Amino acid sequence: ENMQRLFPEINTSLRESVASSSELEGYDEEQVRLMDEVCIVLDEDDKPIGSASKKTCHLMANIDKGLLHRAFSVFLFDSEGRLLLQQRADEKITFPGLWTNTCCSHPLGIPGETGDTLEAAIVGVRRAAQRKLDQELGIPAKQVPLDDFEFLTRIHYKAPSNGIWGEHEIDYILFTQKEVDLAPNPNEVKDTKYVTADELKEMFQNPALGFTPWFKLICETMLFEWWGSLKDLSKYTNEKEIRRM
Ligand code: DMA
Ligand code: MN
Repeated sequence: ENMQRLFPEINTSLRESVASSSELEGYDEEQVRLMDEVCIVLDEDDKPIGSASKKTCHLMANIDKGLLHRAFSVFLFDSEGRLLLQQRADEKITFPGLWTNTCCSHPLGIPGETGDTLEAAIVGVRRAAQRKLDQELGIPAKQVPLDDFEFLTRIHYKAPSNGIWGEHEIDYILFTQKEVDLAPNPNEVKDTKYVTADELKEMFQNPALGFTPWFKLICETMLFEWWGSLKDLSKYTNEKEIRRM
């Protein structure tokens, strides 16, 4: 009831709030349309407590009142162990033009992508990951089977973007190692690049390049250790604890 009072948009018809919103004026039409997607609203323990539009979930005014949603971050490695990075399109409303991990987005508030238990939630984010790898990078679903996404852990973080927008998520970290075909969607992705760990560290030294806050957080904590264990991730997978960052 508290959530309903703080966020009256939750679980109500969202169409009107997005279509008529002045916050979205001047942005790319397709990215504005995607702000109508329904995200899963969470309590601090990652229990789904409702749903709200992507727009509602990413307004800093709501985040500052505690609104939290579910997300995933895919790290895709090629057979040589290089990580696929993407540079976000300038059309993106949050974090445009920044370099980041292979693919990030949100499982939707629909039966196949939501989940109350950790096990069900992992199935949901794997489906969402497969869906968005196709939509953002043109990777055919059959090249990234659901069972080949290894779930490592969840990170809970908050980060402002530009102006009124930001992120506040419990982010499921998924690894997969595959040779894939790429056909990036220019509305989502400006550039892609496979890098070794050393090449990524070199990119961080280049002041002309910007990186997303969640990618930086993961790089500063666990990424290089996980990356070094790509051949056998078993001691890092299926962590139950949520890492608060
Ligand atoms: C949101 O990513 C998810 C994380 C982990 C930040 P995004 O902004 O790329 O989402 P979408 O591609 O759905 O716009
Ligand atoms: Mn988000």
